[in-house]
Amino acid sequence: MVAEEIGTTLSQHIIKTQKNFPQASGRFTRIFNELATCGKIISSYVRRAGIIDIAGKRGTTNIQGEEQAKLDVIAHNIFVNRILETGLVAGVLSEESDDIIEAEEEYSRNANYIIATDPLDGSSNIDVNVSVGTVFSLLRRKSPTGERCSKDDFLQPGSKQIAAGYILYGSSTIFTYASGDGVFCFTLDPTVGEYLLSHSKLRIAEEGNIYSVNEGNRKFWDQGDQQLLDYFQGNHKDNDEPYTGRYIGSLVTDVHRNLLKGGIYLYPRTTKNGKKDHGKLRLLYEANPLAFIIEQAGGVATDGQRRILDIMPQDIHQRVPLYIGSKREVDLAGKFTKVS
Ligand code: P6P
Repeated sequence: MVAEEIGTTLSQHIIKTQKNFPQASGRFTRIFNELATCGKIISSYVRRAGIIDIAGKRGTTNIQGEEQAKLDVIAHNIFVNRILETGLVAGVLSEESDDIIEAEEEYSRNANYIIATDPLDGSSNIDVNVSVGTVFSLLRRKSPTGERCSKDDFLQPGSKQIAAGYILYGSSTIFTYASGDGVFCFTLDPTVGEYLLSHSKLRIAEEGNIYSVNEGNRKFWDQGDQQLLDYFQGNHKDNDEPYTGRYIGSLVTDVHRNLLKGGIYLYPRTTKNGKKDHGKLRLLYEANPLAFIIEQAGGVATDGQRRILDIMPQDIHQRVPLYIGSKREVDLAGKFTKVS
């Protein structure tokens, strides 16, 4: 990072970046400022989860059939309400909601953006004080501005994203985003309430030495994935040098660490009771935004065979297998899974 960038706030950076796009109308800047505010509010809740009664499960399940943590719904409500009230976003797709949530008529007249989000990924980790994250994907709507938006607006390949990012609530709160000109990270300084630039045009190592996967699922994987794990563990004819295994069970945290240190995160498909699934992670609000960021950092993201950003979604909550990180390791995953 060059000297003059030190101390740059997220708002200053977005405004400076916007100057590079003469046609920019300031809408993008206003949306990003609201995303940043959502991150600050959610961060304040996450850091008090053990003190105020917002930890633990709320006794409901989401469309995914997953038990909802109280903070899942709090983060969902904060994100959806504040983003839609900007009047610039016509609809939000959230992991926590079956259908898309449209902006009120009064807000949607000039809204030509849509956002897909996982408001709080990895929330089951909150009760044990492990990092969690918000993931967001910004696209232009397909339908004409002023009309109601629909699920079909969201069925776009990830390559159409205008921007994508995540907010990691870890030892510090980090706002990471890409909008086509590289990856930027901003660390929240709670003493001043501002996000300050900490990484500029971040690049992921071409070759990594870390693999992140839930090895407990091994017996349910395809043969190729099992052989890939053998390779990473140094138990393969082509490799006897073990990689380092690091798995936090919080997607944003695992991907962020690999972005900084190099490596691969993988969540292969499984076959249970003779039924092959499509993986666990969701395409539109987990795989796509993270793939956009990783590619902007020089990395690769696939479903084993296809570039994540090329996949044409068929359903707004579609799941995909995910292999994401350093080019060498993800390319290797493609070779091993090809045989499956
Ligand atoms: P497992 C959290 O539920 C999540 O979506 C990701 O954050 C995480 O990487 C993955 O699932 C963990 O899944 O099956 O290993 O517990």
